[in-house]
Amino acid sequence: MTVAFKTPAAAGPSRPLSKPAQLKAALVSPELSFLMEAHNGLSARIVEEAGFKGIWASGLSMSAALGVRDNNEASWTQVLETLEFMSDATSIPILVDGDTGYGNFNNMRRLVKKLCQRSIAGVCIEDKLFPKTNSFIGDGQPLADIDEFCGKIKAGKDSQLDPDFCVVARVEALISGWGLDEALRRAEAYHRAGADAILIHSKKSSADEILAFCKEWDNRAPVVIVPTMYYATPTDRYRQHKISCVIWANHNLRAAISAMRDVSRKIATGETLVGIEGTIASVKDVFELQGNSELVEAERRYLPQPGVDTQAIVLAASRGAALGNLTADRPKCMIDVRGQPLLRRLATTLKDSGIRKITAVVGYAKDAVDVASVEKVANDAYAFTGECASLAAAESRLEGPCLVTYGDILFRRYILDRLLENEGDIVVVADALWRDRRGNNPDEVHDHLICSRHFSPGYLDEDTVDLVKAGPDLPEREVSGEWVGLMKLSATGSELVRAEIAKLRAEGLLDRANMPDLLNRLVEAGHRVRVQYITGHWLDVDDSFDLAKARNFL
Ligand code: SPV
Ligand code: MG
Repeated sequence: MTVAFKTPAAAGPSRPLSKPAQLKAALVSPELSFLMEAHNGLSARIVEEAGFKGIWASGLSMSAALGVRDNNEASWTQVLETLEFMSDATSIPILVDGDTGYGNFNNMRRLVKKLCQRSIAGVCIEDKLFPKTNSFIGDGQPLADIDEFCGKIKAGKDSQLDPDFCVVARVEALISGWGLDEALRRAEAYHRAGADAILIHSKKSSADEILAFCKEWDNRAPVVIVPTMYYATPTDRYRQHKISCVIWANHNLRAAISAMRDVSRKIATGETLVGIEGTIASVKDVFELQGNSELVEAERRYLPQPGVDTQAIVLAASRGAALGNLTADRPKCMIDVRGQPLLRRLATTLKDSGIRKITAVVGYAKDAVDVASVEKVANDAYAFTGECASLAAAESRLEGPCLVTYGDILFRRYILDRLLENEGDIVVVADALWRDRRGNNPDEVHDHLICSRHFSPGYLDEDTVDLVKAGPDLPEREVSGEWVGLMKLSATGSELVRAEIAKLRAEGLLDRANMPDLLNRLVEAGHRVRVQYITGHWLDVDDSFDLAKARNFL
């Protein structure tokens, strides 16, 4: 349809026309416009995508798509439901094939109201009797009484909730063999009753009787045609006869039937999809038509995703020798915990909090590390170096907001979400119940923390606590917690850590430094390292006892 989508500049700030106003503008425009058939939300969207400016919601096609006949076998509310999907899926006007209005004037009134509520632009009703039959079936179908049909048109116009909603009156006199005079008489009556346009229908293979009607009618009201049977007529002839609108009435339905038959038969006989893929729309195409990208956008806007801009570096280079044979061919981040490698479980928690980019620093048995969507960088000197050298291997990724985590830990997601929401530049998570963790292995090394304040009965999550010192051998009465192995860095924090790594390297200390050394240097350099207390709900996996606990943790 050739329609103006904006109000003229002189009329003030431009606003898009409503769907009914777009249809009305197309009908009254001297230019020829086109409506393309659709029968559900998907086909309606395809019509819009093809560039059409309006949709014909065909009764034949909607009923066929529902697997029933074009004889009002689908109830009007079932049709209404289909129309609602079509209207929601598109931004262009829909002219509905309303058959005979599903009853008398009263049914028509309710139909028009319900269509307006769904932003349908107009309805076309035909002067036949309920229940109707498709115009191309049989001969001489009985026509409605002219006065009764005029009353139905008036009732429709009086009920419309939108001033631009269009009622198109469809004249079936030519279809039923009553001739041109009866067609003109009816068109005139319907026009006087308030119809916005006349649809003149024919089942002949030539357009002669349609063009003869147009000549006599002389454009007293916009004319709409459906050239399904006289399809060979050049479109320019309709322009010459000042026809307002052409409806391509059922061609998406018929195209879909051919395509679906073809692919069904091929798959049924071939018992394979070989040779099929590539001849049909891709799954990605389907997602695009469904508008999935909008949902991804909306999820970003509405779902809590504290880590969406944050990337993660997972330190996973060590073997975990205490796990014996379990780590003979893989590092401990890949040992199985209830059917999934530890690293995969960790990555899932990170992703659930919105962290999309995850890099694991690997070393021991690095080829055995294979977790979907976790990138790898290697610290090949893992056997002779400490954690800082591993972090330095991922230095180029220490940029912007960043989470640094050990690769052998599991924790509840709320811990991560709270950490990501913490506004500090460098924040570490400390377990205040550190004493409970001294278990079966006296050799196990714990990264203890001395903090500016102990976790106490009066402690609130909002309270700020700073790190004073980190390390494995701190005086017990001064220890406030155990570092879990989780550190959050803001963009500034990442910069500070990069600078500290550079200093360690310059001083020749990088290879031997562990994460507590790095934390201590940051504190000594005057940077604030914040502490976020937790009370349990995490574990690390160093030996078989830990592994057993990890299984129970899930
Ligand atoms: C429809 O598309 O349902 C129509 C047009 O009413 S026709 O099938 O030609 O009658
Ligand atoms: Mg129809």
